[in-house]
Amino acid sequence: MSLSPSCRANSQNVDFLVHGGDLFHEHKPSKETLIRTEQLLAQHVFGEKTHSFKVAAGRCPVNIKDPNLSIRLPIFVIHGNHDDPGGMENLSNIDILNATKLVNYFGRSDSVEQIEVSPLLFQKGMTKIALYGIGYMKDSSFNLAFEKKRVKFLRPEGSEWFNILVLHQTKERGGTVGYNRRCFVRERTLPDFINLVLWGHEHECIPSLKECPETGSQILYMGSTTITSLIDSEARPKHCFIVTIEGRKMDVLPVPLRRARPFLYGQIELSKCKVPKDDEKAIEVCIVKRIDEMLKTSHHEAGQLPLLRLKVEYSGYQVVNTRKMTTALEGKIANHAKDFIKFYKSPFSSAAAGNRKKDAGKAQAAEGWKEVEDPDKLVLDQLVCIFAFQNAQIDRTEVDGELRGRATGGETVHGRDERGHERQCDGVDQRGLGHSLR
Ligand SMILES: [Mn+2]
Repeated sequence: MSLSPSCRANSQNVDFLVHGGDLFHEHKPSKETLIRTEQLLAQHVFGEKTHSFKVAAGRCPVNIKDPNLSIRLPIFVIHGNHDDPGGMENLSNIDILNATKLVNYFGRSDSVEQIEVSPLLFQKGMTKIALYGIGYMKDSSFNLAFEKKRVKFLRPEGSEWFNILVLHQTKERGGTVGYNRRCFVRERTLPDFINLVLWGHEHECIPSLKECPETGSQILYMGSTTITSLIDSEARPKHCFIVTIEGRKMDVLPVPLRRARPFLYGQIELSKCKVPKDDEKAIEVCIVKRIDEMLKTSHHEAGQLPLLRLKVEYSGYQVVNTRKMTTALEGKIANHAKDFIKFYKSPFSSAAAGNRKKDAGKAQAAEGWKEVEDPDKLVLDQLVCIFAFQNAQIDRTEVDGELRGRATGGETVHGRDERGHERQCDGVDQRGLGHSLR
């Protein structure tokens, strides 16, 4: 995890910090990671400060209201898919930080059948903010809950509130043919009374607001603060954001994170490198040359090695032995020398295009293959088919339930529906600022 945003938050004297989930990358972080996290948070969270805003959070404990503590930087955090609650007790790693008053954990729902989203209410002078949080759930469950109108947003009285929603879901990407439409969340799914959406989970940082044309909400894709996947979108500059709200007016300032480790990402297509297909030595020279070029572009500080990933499109070629390159890169890059290179075959490469044309005719003739009209239907039918194998007496309701449980991995589905939780925020009295919720 990176705590540079908390450092920046204090230096900019912000009122509070909002984290969009995945504070931890591992469901079971080591003791050392937990202790270091607590030590780092404690440096920034505790300290003398007179806050000039009021907060109402119902029965949810908020560290800033604890009379025994002096909180300089209140942090409000939802869980992501890497630190969501699970296990017999349905607890998250963030619960540990919440119990030690280092953060304020919110946005947890104990049921995906009926989700009640209760806001934290902030007031400073005439400015009033309602902060809603929805911690990560399977994208299919999220969509289903909205489709079936099982999500209820409790809203404070009055139209003067500036409404912010922080969530942690997969955003819709254009051209995802073959995916079930429930495997990502469309911006227009979210309610239109939300003024600002802080969208977690997406790795790419987009340092400007995006307006959803259907709802009119402004959306901020903050991106990850550290590189956790060696993918293209992680190579772009990392930022945290200072959001200033005055009445209904909002200003968003992207702040570059200078301490983020540099990440060098590159691609080559062997068929375009003009090297003979059977000359392994020439292929290796071509790859090494590209890696050297990438390393030359790195402007990292002394002692901070860059991460490096080169994707090699090798349609029509053999995978070359990378042992020598691995040895040569030791001490030059931060990631494990084994994962610096990734060989892949693109269906759109020039070499693959010829083969595809040839194979398509053969396959269609042999299989009586037809074009898929509706990819959604294909995925669902395939899943129904698999489950039907497991249980001959299956009906649609059970399939939906299974889909919700199995959509995207993780160890998160254990009993969240059945078990209540001590700190549940459902149905709490939110009238701390003199406003009742409707
Ligand atoms: Mn995530």
